[in-house]
Amino acid sequence: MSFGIAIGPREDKSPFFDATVAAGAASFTIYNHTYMPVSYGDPEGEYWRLINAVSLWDVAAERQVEIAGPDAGAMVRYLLPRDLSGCKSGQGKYVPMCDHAGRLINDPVLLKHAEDKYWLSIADADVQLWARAIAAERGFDVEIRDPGAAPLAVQGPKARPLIRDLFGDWVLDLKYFWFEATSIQGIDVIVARSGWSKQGGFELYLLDPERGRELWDVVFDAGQSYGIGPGAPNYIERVESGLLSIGADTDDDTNPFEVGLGRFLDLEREDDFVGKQALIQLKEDRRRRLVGLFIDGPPLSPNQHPWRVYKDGKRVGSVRAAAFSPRLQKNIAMTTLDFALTDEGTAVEVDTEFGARTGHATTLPFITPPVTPPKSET
Ligand code: THG
Repeated sequence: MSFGIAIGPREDKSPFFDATVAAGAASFTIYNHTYMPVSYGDPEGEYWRLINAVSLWDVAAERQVEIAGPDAGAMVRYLLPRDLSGCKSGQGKYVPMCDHAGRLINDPVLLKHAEDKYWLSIADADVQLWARAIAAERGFDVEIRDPGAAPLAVQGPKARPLIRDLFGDWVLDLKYFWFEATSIQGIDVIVARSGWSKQGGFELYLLDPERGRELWDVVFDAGQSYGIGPGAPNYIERVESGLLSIGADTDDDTNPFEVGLGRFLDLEREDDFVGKQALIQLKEDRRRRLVGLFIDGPPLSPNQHPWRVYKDGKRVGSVRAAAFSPRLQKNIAMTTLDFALTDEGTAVEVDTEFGARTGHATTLPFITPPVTPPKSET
């Protein structure tokens, strides 16, 4: 296949769009109505840079939904099944979001700015519409808007020294998911210890969308001595690490227990929240699970659609994300399977785009950090 993607005003450009094009972005996806680079044309190189050095990602498509006002705290507590009672200003949390039937509709990172101001840094779905509807229906006194902040992720083992060079030693004391407002060469940012990889790193939320090119250049220049390069949320590493991608790993009837997010819900809470009764029921659900699958045969390219999975001729699941792991030297995949087939080693047949293959179930993640980087690949 050979075709382009139309660029037009119906979708948004990231504040880093021009910088990523100049850096050689080779392909884009659309995420939250925003163009997001996914490749710079060297998948292996981008993967090893994330594993061994540091990689710079335009993730401005992870849009912010700001909930502010007198009822902001009550609103986020009602919206989210996670217990936020211990969450402090300056702290972030990973917060699966469900509808009234307990279906998983997003998995944002919550940033608590103050008792009356929160951001949801969202995955790919229209959370602003959802939040505005809930606020209006429940009569919460809040303003819901996109504050226009744009995350730039700095990920990999060399992100720490790089970010220390840029901001000073204090930044290394940030705890996981915590954040701090600061500036860098006069550019206002929020620096957070977070990011969609298991290699460690930070995210810089650009607050003035006019200054995307400047921020990109400042980080890129400072990163030269650490081997920085442009990258994107890394498909291979996320499969190895078992990081969830809403929409890729889920369908519109997935519940959080099926995809390993049960540990982020607090169903014992006394106060009510969206989906509470449904989630209490679904906790016992034994329909299917997202698990790992080793797939036999020569290296596979990523699947362009979910691959059907069969057992004894019967349809039993879908391969949602397949990759060849350079560290394991195996084909690996995140796969939904009927609950009865999720035991370690259970054999299934996969109808791939490259012919039928045998797969064996395993647990996620495939690789657990801290990871020792292979010496041969630096
Ligand atoms: N950064 C920001 N916004 C985001 C993402 C991000 N919005 C969309 C998307 N990513 C949300 N999804 C995830 C999924 C997983 C994690 C973070 C965001 C994550 N999970 C760890 C895990 O599952 O092991 C840790 C969770 C925990 O222990 O609390 O990091 O990346 N700004």
